[in-house]
Amino acid sequence: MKITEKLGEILHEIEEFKVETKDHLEQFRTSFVGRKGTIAQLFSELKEAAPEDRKLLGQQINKLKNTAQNKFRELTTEFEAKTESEAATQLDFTLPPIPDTLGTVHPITQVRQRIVQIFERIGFNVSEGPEIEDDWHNFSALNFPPNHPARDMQDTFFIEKNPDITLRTHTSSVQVRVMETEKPPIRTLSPGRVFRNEAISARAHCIFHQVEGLYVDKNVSFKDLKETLLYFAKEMFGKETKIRLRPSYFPFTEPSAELDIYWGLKTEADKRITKGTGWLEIAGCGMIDPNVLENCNIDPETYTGFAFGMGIERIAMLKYQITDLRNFTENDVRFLRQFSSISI
Ligand code: 2U9
Repeated sequence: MKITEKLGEILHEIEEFKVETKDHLEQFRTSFVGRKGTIAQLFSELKEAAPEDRKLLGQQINKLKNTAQNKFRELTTEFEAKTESEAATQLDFTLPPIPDTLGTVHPITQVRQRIVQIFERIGFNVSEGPEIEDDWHNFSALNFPPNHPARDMQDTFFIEKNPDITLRTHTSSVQVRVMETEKPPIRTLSPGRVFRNEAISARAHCIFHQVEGLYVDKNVSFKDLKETLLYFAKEMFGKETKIRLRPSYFPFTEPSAELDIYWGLKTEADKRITKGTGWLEIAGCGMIDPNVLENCNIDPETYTGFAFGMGIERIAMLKYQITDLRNFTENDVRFLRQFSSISI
């Protein structure tokens, strides 16, 4: 067959070609546009034509090639639009929604947020500070004697070769920094991670979270401390909550006390967790020792203050009856999911 006849035939085929599926489109591409297609074949046959015809034939084949490429482009666009609209009409709007895969706020964060919210309502602000501390802010300013057991490597993580640098054992260190830089009245809360050299078990961990609070002003009394803690306990554990304060000792407060809430003795579990007393310890507290105020450049003759501290894990465990502290750090989603819709 002469090359000109072939040209006519191929043009006809191109014009008549119908594309209904993706395979048809691919067939069109390989037959006419691809490097092994009929048009590419024509180009290779061109050298066999008479030299005087070659130029004209070359132009005709080129024209045919452009026609094929244009049709391929049009068909591709048409086909894509068609499949998109088909996919849209195939959507089944009656299907149930895909389950929510959003994460949840960690229970420790939820409890921390709640504690902060309770104290913010009575004028406390939040202060933050470094987790790596020096001896002054973690111990000395807080009136820890040089031979206090907390200063021992058994209890505290020190940076090797520099006993002046520790991982803070409480967030009281943040409050020392606040008192050093701000003038009373000070009402501040410092939530954060703390570190102690303890073996991990159901009841202890080497990393846990605390909230420590501090109020310094003229005429702050033990009565203010007690009222503040009663308000907190009622907000956190319910309006009927009863509290008691038991004498205690901390180097940084004098007098010092432990804060208990009345939990009750209705069930066997109540008896177990309250050791048969009905009372549960939730925080430590006291009047800031005058030495501590002085260490932070606050005149103890003019100002007094109260302070308190609590473990966030402990509050969360009591509130949700969690018996193993390790749940908080293992990140088992079956545990975490239970806190997805809590508003405390
Ligand atoms: C300054 C002065 C005094 C904060 C206080 C406690 C008592 C306390 C513990 C509770 C359980 C920590 O998480 S826990 O182990 N805390 O008992 N904390 S008074 O006293 C301060 C803080 C800052 C400058």
